[in-house]
Amino acid sequence: GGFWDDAGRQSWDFRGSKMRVSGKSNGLDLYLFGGPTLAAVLDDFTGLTGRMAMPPRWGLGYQQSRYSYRSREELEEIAREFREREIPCDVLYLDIDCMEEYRVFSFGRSFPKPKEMLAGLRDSGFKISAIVDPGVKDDPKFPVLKRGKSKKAFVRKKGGRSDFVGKVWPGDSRFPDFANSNVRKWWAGEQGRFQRTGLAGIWNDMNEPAVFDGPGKTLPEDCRHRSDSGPKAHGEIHNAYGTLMAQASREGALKAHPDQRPFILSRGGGAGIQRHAAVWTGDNSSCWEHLAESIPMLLNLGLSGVPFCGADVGGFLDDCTGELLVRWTQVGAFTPFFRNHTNNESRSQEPWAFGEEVESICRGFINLRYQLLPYIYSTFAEAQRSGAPIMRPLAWHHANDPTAARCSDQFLLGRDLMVAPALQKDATARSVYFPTGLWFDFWNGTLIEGGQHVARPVDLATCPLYLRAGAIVPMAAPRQFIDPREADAEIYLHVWLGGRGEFDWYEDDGESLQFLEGGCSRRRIEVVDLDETGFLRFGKATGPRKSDVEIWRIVIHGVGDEFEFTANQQPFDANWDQDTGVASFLLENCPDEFTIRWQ
Ligand code: MIG
Repeated sequence: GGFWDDAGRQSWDFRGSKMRVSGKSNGLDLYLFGGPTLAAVLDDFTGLTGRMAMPPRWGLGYQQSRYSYRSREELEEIAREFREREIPCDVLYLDIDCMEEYRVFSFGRSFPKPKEMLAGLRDSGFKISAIVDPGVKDDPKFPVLKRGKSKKAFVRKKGGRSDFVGKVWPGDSRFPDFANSNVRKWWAGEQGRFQRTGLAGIWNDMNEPAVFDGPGKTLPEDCRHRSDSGPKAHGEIHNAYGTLMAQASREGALKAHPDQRPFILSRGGGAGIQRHAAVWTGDNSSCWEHLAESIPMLLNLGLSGVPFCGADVGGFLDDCTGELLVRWTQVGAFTPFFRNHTNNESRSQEPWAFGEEVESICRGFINLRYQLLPYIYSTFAEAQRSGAPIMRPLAWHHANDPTAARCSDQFLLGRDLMVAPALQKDATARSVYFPTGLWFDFWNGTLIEGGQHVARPVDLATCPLYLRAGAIVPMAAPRQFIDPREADAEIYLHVWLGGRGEFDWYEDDGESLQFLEGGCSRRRIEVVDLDETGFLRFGKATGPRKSDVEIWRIVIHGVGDEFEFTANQQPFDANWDQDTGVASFLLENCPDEFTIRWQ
């Protein structure tokens, strides 16, 4: 791994075994990470630049957006549709048309009584995230501008005597100097007031920053910042602007809701953005190429220390089709950030916008996402501890398999679930690569020997999913949205035999900051299934928080014979279905250090 700690222009050029790094800065703070594993590189890199803060659990749920839901009625209608159609959804977005003349931190006339609106949506389980762009409308009567000017909060032109003014959505605008901690504090205060209307999330867009009439569509490199480490030209800190804005947003969210985990989504950012925000990949298009490219893009973000990332599901620019939306939802359901979003000029793209078949397939995959949340949430906790990506290239766990290392149209979610989506129009099959080892087909239980490509037939409703032999995947019943008052009391612990595996089970309240003071519970679950021995072991639960799980339903896949089970040495009954090869049993209030053996 390599990291040049510099926020100015730089370029990296890889040719064969040579690498050329160039840039404008005077010094070179270059870090090289020896690994040798990817996990060690990421652990070290995020030890230096910081790790993702644990998001609220609802941030892992399905999210729906468009540019723009234009009125209170429209937003409430969308919310109603989700609940009536029983398509799970946690977050809805307000894009720039919710503002009064694009004035930051405002609600326009088509969103009357925002407090009441937000409280109503909250009651039906919707968390609302509103867009906040950096440009402040240069209107001398606009209170945010007035307060900013009095604090000398804006980026200055060359020479430093007057503020830079450039065009963005509000017309002429000034740009907060987020490199300065007093400015971040001021911004946090403004945002905090806005968020107290009941906004759960903040969406930072245009924070590269984008400037319509600026050189290269951004701030001129000779603009002046008063950064915490002294005066700087914009060119020296350009790549940090987005991160610094997200940092201010995070502070603002904590001002509004001091005991809640912030939920910030950012388009811009550089190394370290993961500490403050989730990142999405900006304006893609509703086309098959961009669906395919989203996989390597997100894998690269994960390998750059940003585990909480996603692409606009369905594509942003142009019109999506029903088939493309299905395929994109089949990918999005397994990406860390899962949001459907589209442009103002594009046709509607909600899961029901293309008729019943598309709707029902999308519903199924969104449901599956919610069923997998216990697995995904524990994987988020791992990312928070070690910087490991949530969505991983095959090479992460199969470093010695050269074919796996080159694969960029499949990925792993966490350690054990491999996703090999159909990425082409009219697909009826796809070629899936299986890294060395044994794999199970999630849908039909078929066992596949690794180290080869296999053609997998796909109809529209199928996204090929596979489990490593030795996989442990906790799942829950589907739900319409995350409600922290209704934690999962019943977990289906799926285990696939034929190897070894371990899983770090993690729980907390899903929304407060108490987990930082130990308000969580962890438990190591281990499976070993080799020729001579087979067992599943629950380690001791650690952490002062009492687990919410009352019932573990253990579901063991790949049971070819009638086993004899013993639990902590006592004979133990299991149901075995010879046709599916699935054995299942129920554990109530699973005691510490509990082992089930089979022979
Ligand atoms: O110039 O706020 O990437 O997600 O909907 C376009 C309007 C500005 C770009 C973002 C997109 C958002 C749009 N924004």
